[in-house]
Amino acid sequence: MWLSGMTAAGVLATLPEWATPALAQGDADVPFTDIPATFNPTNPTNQTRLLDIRKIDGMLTPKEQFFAINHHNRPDIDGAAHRVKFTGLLNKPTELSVADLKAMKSNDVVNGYECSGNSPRSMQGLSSCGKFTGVRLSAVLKQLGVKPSAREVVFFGTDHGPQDVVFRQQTFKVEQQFARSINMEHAMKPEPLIAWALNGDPLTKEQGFPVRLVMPGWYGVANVKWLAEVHVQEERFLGNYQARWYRTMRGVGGTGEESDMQTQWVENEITHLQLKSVIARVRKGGSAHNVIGFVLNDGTPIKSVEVKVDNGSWQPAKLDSGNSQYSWKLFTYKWEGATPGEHTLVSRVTDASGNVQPSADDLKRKKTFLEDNGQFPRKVMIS
Ligand SMILES: Nc1nc2c(c(=O)[nH]1)N[C@H]1C(S)=C(S)[C@@H](COP(=O)(O)O)O[C@H]1N2
Ligand SMILES: [Mo]
Repeated sequence: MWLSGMTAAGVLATLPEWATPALAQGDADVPFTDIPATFNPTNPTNQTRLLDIRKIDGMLTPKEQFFAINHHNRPDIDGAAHRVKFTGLLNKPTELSVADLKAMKSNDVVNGYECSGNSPRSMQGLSSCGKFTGVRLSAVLKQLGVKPSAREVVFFGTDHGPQDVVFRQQTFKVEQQFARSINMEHAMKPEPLIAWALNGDPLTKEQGFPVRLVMPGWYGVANVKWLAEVHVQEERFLGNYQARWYRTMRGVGGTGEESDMQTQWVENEITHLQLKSVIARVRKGGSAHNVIGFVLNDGTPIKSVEVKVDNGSWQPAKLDSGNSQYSWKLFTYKWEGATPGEHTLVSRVTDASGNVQPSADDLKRKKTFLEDNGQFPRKVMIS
């Protein structure tokens, strides 16, 4: 029990956000020496906002720090006038206001996720964890009646812009809304929410006000913001952000040489989060140092997180008791006997299905830059 969560009377006033005492008062951050001089998370653009992971101090990322990515404009929407259209293969196509959605049974999910482009280049700052409140997508679809031929659910944002179309020898641009799809099987699971709140407050404009899709355990791109229309159809949806911009190509089998016919070049859509751990902070506390980080994954239980110092062996880190299935999973490793000078720290996560976070070397046969879940060695200076 973290005592500062108790009142003088000994009654638990608020649940501590971070159950382990890793961020005790009086501890000091140890500086990282691997952060590029050009890295400036306090200077966000109107398309990207990075989280400075050195500032993580609990489970929920404050809304004004929450990472944000948008490909087009950030639309200004009148929340009271907004309607989400439900169209296509439904018995009762309709339009619902935010008030209509809020009148249905609401659910919370603590969802930790990242942009599939998150990587060491952005110091892993395209990631956050928030508590989202919304109505189950499946409940809305069931209420409207899904026709038997329906296979795919497409989500359109209010934002739009010129999108690339590459067709054989031609490349051209068409003005389109941001859109993504999921299949009916995923849509009918209990997890996806049409959400209107982040950490108990209305969504901010950056995070998709007034309503967005939340897909727990999926990469950021699936979480369509500024939701304008949910369209149910039979055919696969092949829009720009589904079929072209968000995919990964990996070499499987053979030698991996590009000319080797035994190697198969497999292309996949960006869907569930790949297993990743990241060291975010190192804090000096007494004679030891606390190495603090987070895991992102698809919701599979975590078997272990380990930390390696310089050329030492992998040592077990402790997972925080406040973690939940779709949250990011905070961990702490107590580093004893750190000597003055520069050290390299790296973490590695293993899930209950036996997946192990790959090293950067293991990912060499991934040709495209998305889904970089490689181990992330950090350099710190101990004084
Ligand atoms: N409507 C809309 N939704 C969107 C996007 C967008 O450009 N437009 N960007 C996607 C991408 S690429 C990511 S990584 C996440 C980021 O979610 P966040 O802003 O809540 O962090 O939003 C997704 N949802
Ligand atoms: Mo993204």
